[in-house]
Amino acid sequence: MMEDKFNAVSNTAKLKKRVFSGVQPSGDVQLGNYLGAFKQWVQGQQEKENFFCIVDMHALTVYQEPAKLLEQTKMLAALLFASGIDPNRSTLFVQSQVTAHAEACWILNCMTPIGWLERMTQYKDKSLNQERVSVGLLDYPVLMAGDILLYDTNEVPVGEDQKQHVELSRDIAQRFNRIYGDTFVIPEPVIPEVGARIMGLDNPLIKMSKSHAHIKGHAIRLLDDDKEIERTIKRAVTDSDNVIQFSREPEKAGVNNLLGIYKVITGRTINQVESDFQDARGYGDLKARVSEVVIEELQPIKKKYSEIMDDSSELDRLLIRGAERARSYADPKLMDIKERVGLVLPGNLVK
Ligand code: ATP
Ligand code: LTN
Repeated sequence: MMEDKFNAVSNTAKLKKRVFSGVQPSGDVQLGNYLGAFKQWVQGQQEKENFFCIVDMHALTVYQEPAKLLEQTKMLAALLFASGIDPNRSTLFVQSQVTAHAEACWILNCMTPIGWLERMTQYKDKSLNQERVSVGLLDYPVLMAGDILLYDTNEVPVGEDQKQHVELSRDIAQRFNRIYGDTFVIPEPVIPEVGARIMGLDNPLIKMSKSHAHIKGHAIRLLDDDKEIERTIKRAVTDSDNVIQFSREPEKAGVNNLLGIYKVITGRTINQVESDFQDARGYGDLKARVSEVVIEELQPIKKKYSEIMDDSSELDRLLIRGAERARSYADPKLMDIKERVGLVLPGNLVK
């Protein structure tokens, strides 16, 4: 049985469940990111041990303008803190600052069948109609598995679209454990009951997404001003039958989405939400009330965000500290992985 001598930090008295999740600095943060991911992360902070990662290397899987990528990375960090990530309770860091992630990815690549990656629906969607598809886009879930497995993660809180990737991380971990002995904790995806899939306001049949957030009418961006939020919701696609009820019917997807947004923000039950709108006069009223709760929810975040950006040196300090903390977990774990597969470690070569 191999000693877990490198893993002293990550395995000491792990009393709290460990949480890991990530977000790409790939565009303007949109309401779906906040309701499907950030809000959950913030709520779980007290009782869990948390790692939140700005996955800039994942963002590189599709072309990003260099100066913009850097700017978006800092803006995203500020937005996460502004949304309530507490640097004293959670470790927030930038993926490329912890080189163990790239190294773990390589080792895991070597035991992941290509067929597992070709089956991923996000890969199929993102590579569709592309003239050239990078190896990175296909390999994206293996880098994600490395992110998760380096921290002995128990829970991965993500929106519905990432469930398949977390399941793949489990498969990779199980395969590694079978070949090299018990190394990885098998992570569980944690998907919120509501808010897991906020749909585009311009097309409620596709998911709201950061990389489409620049398209007029598609998304509420977290930093949109109040008027813009109101305008976007006013233009949201609905239907013509004027019935304000939750429904799975595709033609009711627009109304369902607006009610879903209202429900996650207010924390009310399905029945309560429907009764809130009993006296509504049509979709105009529905949209006005949804705008109201969205604006109210985002106002304090925008205020905090601009305070943070006023003194961005503090933000830099927090990111440096986050990366140091992350390394103190990831580096020993990587040593363990390397030893198990037979790579040379510093102690193997005698001077
Ligand atoms: P991109 O368009 O670049 O793929 P994205 O908006 O899909 O970006 P990610 O950075 O991939 O966002 O995801 C960050 C987190 O937000 C993930 O947990 C993801 O599941 C969640 N998320 C993204 N979009 C939505 C959505 N529309 N509804 C709920 N959760 C979402
Ligand atoms: N692929 C994810 C981002 C991501 C992630 C992770 C999420 C990268 N590494 C580890 C959870 C755990 C996405 O696009 N949302």
